[in-house]
Amino acid sequence: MRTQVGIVGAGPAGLLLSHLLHLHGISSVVLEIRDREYIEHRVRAGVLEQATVDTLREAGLADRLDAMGLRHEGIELRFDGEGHRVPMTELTGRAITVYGQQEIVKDLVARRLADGGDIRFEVSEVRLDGLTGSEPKIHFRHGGRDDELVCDFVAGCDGFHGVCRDSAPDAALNVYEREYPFAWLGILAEAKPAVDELIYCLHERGFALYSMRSPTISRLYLQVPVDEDLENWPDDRIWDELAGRFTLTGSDWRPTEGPILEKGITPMRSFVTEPMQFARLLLAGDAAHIVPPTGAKGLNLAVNDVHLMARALDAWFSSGDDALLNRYTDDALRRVWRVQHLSWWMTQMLHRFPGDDPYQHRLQIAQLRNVVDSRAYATALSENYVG
Ligand code: FAS
Ligand code: PHB
Repeated sequence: MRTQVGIVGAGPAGLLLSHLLHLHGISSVVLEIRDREYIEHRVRAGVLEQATVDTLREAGLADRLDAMGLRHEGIELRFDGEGHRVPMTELTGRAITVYGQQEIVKDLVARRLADGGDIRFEVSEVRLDGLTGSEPKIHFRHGGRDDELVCDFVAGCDGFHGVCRDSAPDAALNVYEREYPFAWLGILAEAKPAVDELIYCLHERGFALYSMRSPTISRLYLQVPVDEDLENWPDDRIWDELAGRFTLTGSDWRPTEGPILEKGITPMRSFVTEPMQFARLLLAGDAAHIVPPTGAKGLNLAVNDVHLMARALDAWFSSGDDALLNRYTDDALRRVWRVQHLSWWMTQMLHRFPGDDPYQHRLQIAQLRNVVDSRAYATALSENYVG
């Protein structure tokens, strides 16, 4: 098999890259270890920056997004029993859109297949070869057969636990990382959201987040210890703890409860690989970097990476110009590090760290109060959050 770009991973990064390359007339094959059903129902991110919506719309992928996406012009910061709205659109002129990552994956798979795209599901034993030559190869098994894909470039879009990043020599890549001493317990519930906009909450027992997917589906998160066992969290305990953390002084307001459709625990880490490329291997999305989900940036960063990568590959294939390819890492990392900082800053402001003393908690409350009282601080948060 031969193609111009071999793409490993059919997440948002790999699928969007395949579509953007197609729009430039560049061929690709996407190799994915999971089946289509799994990737189209894996519940993950939910908040899209304006730039992500613009990219999807320009690529002709926004029909369902425009019909189902929820445009939000602000978020609430809740602490010390008080809620404070941050009017992001009033401060920046931009908004966010709430639209589940699995919906984006469905839209991308449907469009790639409708356009004759080549996506191989349920592959295994993926191995990269010849990255320093002009015809790198991807070896894999599919349908019970060993196979080989010869390409001009390999796009590593296989997420944090994929094989592409580790296919580069250790000496070629530098890793910068930080692990957090807590995790998020997330639920998807069949419950009408009790709020119109997202609530980021710091309570003395920890962080909580009220999000949603539609007028009838809520998405909520609780900070839990890093090694927490989901077995310790029956549904009733989850709802009670959420109600406790979202408590508003003088109000009996609480989240709307409903059947929990899915629950899971996600560890928190910050991670960056530099450079995001090695010879004919280009990395994008979680294969190259991870942010704690507090800033709702993981998916949005992946979109920015592949937007840059598609532009660079188009320049190379159309005119042999490799300037953008050589700059891919620098161009991508500017945004990666800005988002790393925002995600770290929101995480340290909104979570209780083990061993934190009361002074630290008061410092966090002061920082949050500063953000909601100061137009300058609120604007800085909004500019970074809406992207
Ligand atoms: P992805 O991980 O989405 O996709 C990689 C794909 O590669 C997967 O389909 C995987 O099956 C496949 N793959 C892996 N190894 C392979 C191999 N060897 N061969 C072939 N295919 C392979 N971000 C937010 O902004 N908000 C959130 O709330 C949020 N929640 C998250 C919850 C969880 C549990 C996780 C893991 C991540 C979450 N993220 C969140 C981050 C997430 O949304 C990512 O940023 C986003 O999926 C990045 O997309 P990709 O880079 O395409 O990676
Ligand atoms: C979500 O809706 O899944 C979501 C929203 C905001 C975040 C993280 C996750 O910061």
